[in-house]
Parts: sequence; C-alpha cells; structure tokens
Amino acid sequence: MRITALAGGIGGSRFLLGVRAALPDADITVIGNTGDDITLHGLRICPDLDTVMYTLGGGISTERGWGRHEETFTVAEELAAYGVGPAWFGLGDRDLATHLVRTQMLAAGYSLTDVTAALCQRWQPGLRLLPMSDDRVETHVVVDTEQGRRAVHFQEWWLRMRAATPAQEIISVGAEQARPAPGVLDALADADVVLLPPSNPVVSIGSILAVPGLRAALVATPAPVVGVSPIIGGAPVRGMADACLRAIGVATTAGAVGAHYGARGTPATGRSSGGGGTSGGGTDAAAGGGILDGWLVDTADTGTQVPGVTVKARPLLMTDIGATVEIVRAALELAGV
Ligand code: GDP
Ligand code: FO1
Ligand code: CA
Repeated sequence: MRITALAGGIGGSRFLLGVRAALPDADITVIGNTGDDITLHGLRICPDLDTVMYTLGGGISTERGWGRHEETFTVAEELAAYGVGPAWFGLGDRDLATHLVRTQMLAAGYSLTDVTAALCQRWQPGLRLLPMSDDRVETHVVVDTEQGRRAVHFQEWWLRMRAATPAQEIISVGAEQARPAPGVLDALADADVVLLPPSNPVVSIGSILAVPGLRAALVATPAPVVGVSPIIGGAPVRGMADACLRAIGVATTAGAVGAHYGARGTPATGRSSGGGGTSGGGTDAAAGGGILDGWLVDTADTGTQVPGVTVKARPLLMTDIGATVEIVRAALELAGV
C-alpha cells in the first residue's frame, strides 16, 4: 500500500510512528512542512523535517519532542557569552551537526530534497521524507508591538513571544513563487490513501497547502483523504494552535477545523482563507476546493458534523505507540483501505 501523509513536527511525527508500526510493509511518503525553517548563525535549520527524521530514526528527545536526545548546549552557551543570540532558540550541539551538513550541501548546490535524503541515509526513518518545496518559504507573523506593527519570523513569535501576542496575520513568505518539490505531486496522485496527521492546521498543514499545486493535487487525487483532528474538546493537545486558528478566524474546535479543510468536491466559498491557513499562497488556495473525505475527531467531540465529510469519533490521544496504531487503523478504516 502506498501512503502519503502531510506532516508538521511533533504531532505529525508521533502519528507517523503509528503509521509505520501499523503497516510495516507500506510505502510511506511524507510531505514535510518547511515554513518553520529559519537561518541562524548562517545555518539553515528545518525544525519540522528534523523532528520527523529524528523521531522516526530514534534520535529525538522524547521529553522535549524536538531536537536530539542526550543533547548538550555548549555552543549555544559560548554564543551567549559573546552576547550573540537569539537566546530563545535552543540550538543543541548534536543538532548543530545536522544544520552544518545541510547548510554545506545547500551551499554546494544540492536541493533541500537531496539534502534531506542524504541526512535520512543516516537516520533510516523507514519512510520517504520530502520537503514540501525546494524553494524557500518562511512563515512570518504580523504582530502589534510598542514599536508599531511588524512582521517577525514564526519561530520568534512561537518561542520568544509564546504566541501570546495576537497574530494579526500569518504569512507564507515566498509561497507564491514556490514549486512543489520533486516527487510531491506524484506522491499525492499515486497514493492509495492520503492521511493528514493531527498537525497544526495553520502553520503546518496550512503552510504545505500554500505551495501552489499542492491543494489541487489533494483535490484531484483518486485516493481517499482522511484527516485526524489536533483539537480535542476545544483545545490543542499541545502547543498554541489556538493562537494560529484565531489569526485566521477559525474556532478552536474539531468541527471548525474540519470545515476549514472542507469536503472534497466543494468550492472554497464560505471557508476562511480558502481553507488553506497561511496567506501568501497566491490564488491557488483561494481557487481550490475542500480536501477531506473523512475526519477523525476525539470522543470528547462526539456529534461533530462537517458538511460533506464522513466524521467518526474515537479516542485520539497518542499516549503510546499502541494507542497511535489504533488511531491510524481507524483512519485507514474511515478511508476504506
Ligand atoms: P509542531 O510542528 O511540532 O507544532 O507539530 P505538528 O504541527 O505536527 O502538530 C502539532 C499539533 O499536534 C498540536 O496542535 C497538537 O494539538 C497536536 N497533538 C499533539 N499530540 C496529540 C495527540 O496525542 N493527539 C492529537 N489528536 N493531537 C495531538
Ligand atoms: N521548540 C521550543 O519550544 N524551544 C526551542 O528552543 C526549540 C528549538 C528547536 C531547535 C531545533 C528544532 O528542530 C526544533 C526546535 N524547537 C524548539 C521546535 C520548533 O520551534 C518547531 O518549529 C516547532 O515545531 C513549532 O512548530
Ligand atoms: Ca512546526
């Protein structure tokens, strides 16, 4: 079976552990969010790709959910001693090696797709990890500060501001000019099933959908498309997805997020931001339609309805691998595969 999944960082990775365990013989392709990517100290850092790679490759810090286990922060401490920040971004020593290899390969002319494949040679995640695009796309957040309105990088808003300063707008800078990375559109067209893990609907899934052609490929694929809600009982399980949803005018409920993604075969009209998430994705998202055939919600949200979408309620907490495998099985059952 060929499974294609879109994924952000922690929520996406934990779900993918379940996909791999549920279907050890499946051919799994992951389209990873690169909107979180940032350049610091001259190094290109791809947090969501790395979170998928480390989690599936057994190198993740399970306590933090991001970065390497058995990590040290000597380089970050030395930078701080020079007064060089930003202090809000935890740059680990082991993690640093990944960014050094990536930056060096990118400077040598390799694409992010090639670099990611090379890094995965070490980690052997058991799936094909593709960046959504080889072109640079970065999520920026417009906030009102004492100095006036300004745009900050998503990481600064998420980590330094803890997403507590309201986002006036969330923008995918560069998305309009971006092209899907090689293999991305084929992975959607040729899949037997497409899964949307419980990733952040705005800055993970929304960023991926902002790449021109991605949404259309989801709309057009003959494969069933099933999503899993990251919102349980009116709140994110972890993180500040509610602050992201507020920015695009979508309520923090499983039903509102399902409606925001929308039913396949329906036009975007009536859904916020064309059902995408971040703006700046050009006309593609605005012109596109809904992307869901099925939507899994938690039993806390039993009774949720999304027009045109088959909704099923079951426990959605990925407390351990066994629970996650059962969620994946339920998603596959809902997809009819
Ligand atoms: P990030 O890039 O690290 O923020 O990770 P993702 O975008 O892939 O996923 C973030 C989302 O995962 C958050 O909005 C959480 O609500 C969701 N999440 C985390 N753990 C769980 C879980 O056990 N069950 C469900 N349904 N969602 C979860
Ligand atoms: N998340 C944090 O909460 N604090 C950090 O200092 C931090 C550093 C970091 C370094 C490398 C990396 O791959 C991820 C890191 N993350 C950190 C997670 C990061 O903010 C991701 O973008 C999240 O997925 C937010 O969506
Ligand atoms: Ca992320």
